[in-house]
Amino acid sequence: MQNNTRHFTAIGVLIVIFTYLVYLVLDNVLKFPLSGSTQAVAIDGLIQGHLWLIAFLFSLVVVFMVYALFLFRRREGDESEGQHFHGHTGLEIAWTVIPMIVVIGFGYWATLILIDITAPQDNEVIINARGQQWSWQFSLPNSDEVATELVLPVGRPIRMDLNSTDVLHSFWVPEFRVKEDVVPGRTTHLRFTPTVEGEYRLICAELCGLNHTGMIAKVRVVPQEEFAAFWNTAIQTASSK
Ligand SMILES: [Cu+2]
Repeated sequence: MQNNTRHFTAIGVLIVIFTYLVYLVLDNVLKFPLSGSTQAVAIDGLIQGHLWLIAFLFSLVVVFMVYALFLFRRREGDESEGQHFHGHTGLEIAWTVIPMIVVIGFGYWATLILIDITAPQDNEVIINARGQQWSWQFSLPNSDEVATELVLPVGRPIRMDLNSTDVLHSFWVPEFRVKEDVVPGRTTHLRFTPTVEGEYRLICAELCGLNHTGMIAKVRVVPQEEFAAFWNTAIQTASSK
């Protein structure tokens, strides 16, 4: 028993160290683009949580396996049989219940984030986007002006109203992390609050035909006055309409 405690302590320490190392590798290999919206911060937090869990589970299995392979290998001249085991109820309950709690916990966390990032805001700025094979067009509600680049006011909650004139497309700006299908015959919505001024790319993320990969539009996140000047209008919001 004394010996078992020593083995489990050693394994526990190794798992902690290995978890940290695996996390560092994952975090460096899976480099994300800039986090450019308030939604991106919440989503990245959730992904970091998953990376820690993945690193821990991988370490748990690999450390036990490699430890056993080295320390309990057959020694020269040892012909004895290994110990026989016939199930272990406590262990089986533990490895059923604990993963279930973890899965439910992560599901709950993800649901809270989803509710939060899709919640309507009273002062959101509405912008229409129309997808068609193979380009994007943008306009403001109650305006006939159309733009081929998407200009967004920094720090304001945006609601994109998405339409398609032909087939399925998908609205995706990787730096904002959020994505929504653009469906013919129906208006879909996508909410985000851009936080970092700069240039980004709107990419169609739904295979939509021959030039799908070229269905890209320039996105510019600019100061609020520049947004108003671009559209030659004061900023309209859902509540001011
Ligand atoms: Cu496409």
